[in-house]
Amino acid sequence: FPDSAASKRGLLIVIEGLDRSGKSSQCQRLFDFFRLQGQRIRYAKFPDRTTPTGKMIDSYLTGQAQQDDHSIHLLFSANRWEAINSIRSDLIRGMNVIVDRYSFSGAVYSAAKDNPDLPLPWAWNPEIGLLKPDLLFFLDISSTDAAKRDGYGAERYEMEGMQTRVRTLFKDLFARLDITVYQVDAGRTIDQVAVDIQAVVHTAMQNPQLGSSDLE
Ligand code: T5A
Ligand code: NA
Repeated sequence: FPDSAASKRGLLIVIEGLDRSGKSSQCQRLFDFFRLQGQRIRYAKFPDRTTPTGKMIDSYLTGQAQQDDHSIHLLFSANRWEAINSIRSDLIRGMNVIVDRYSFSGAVYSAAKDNPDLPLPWAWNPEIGLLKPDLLFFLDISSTDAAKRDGYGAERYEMEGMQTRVRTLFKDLFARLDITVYQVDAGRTIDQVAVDIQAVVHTAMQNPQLGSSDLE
């Protein structure tokens, strides 16, 4: 029996950006936006620090453990692969999914280490075949402004030089990929940023064409 509520695939919405660019705050706003409209919505975050791979990643990010650059890179990717079937089945059931960081962070943070054996194309490879977002937002903020926000500097990659390379690499990666990126000026207030994101999402909700391809 066709279930009309389940016949429309959910939207896969990814929010990317630098550390402290406001991704989690915006994911929360967007989550509330869907709920207010009576739409089903799931929030997923990478790295998901609760799983066995996520616990290893957390130890690395907080400086409790060391990892080879390639090894930690592949753990971040595995942390997405282990979640992807569950996300796919939710989308098929008509649930919308908001993802806080995804493959784009995965590729650029590793490439920003400037390890000559881990260039951007190598770093992108393990992401190929994961679900392609229907909507991809990039919260753009200068590394100097991000560094002024609460909690900055606590984890491994939160240094200004690293963040500046990450910002450049995000732009390089987006230019190489066949994907639309909604760049949002994240240096404004939480409300101003949320309004811009909601406008794009609102339009996408009316578009039945979206959904179902993989990253290339
Ligand atoms: N990483 C991640 C990899 O290397 N490979 C990978 O594959 C992946 C997925 C941890 C690190 O892992 C790296 C990238 C990271 O270095 P994380 O757990 O997502 O990744 O940690 P962070 O990015 O550091 O997440 P944060 O939670 O710190 O930053 P958010 O989510 O961007 O920011 P948010 O919303 O929590 O806000 C931070 C602070 O700023 C305020 C908030 O209230 C909060 O205090 N704020 C604003 N203030 C003023 N104006 C605004 N518009 C504001 N928006 C938020
Ligand atoms: Na966050």
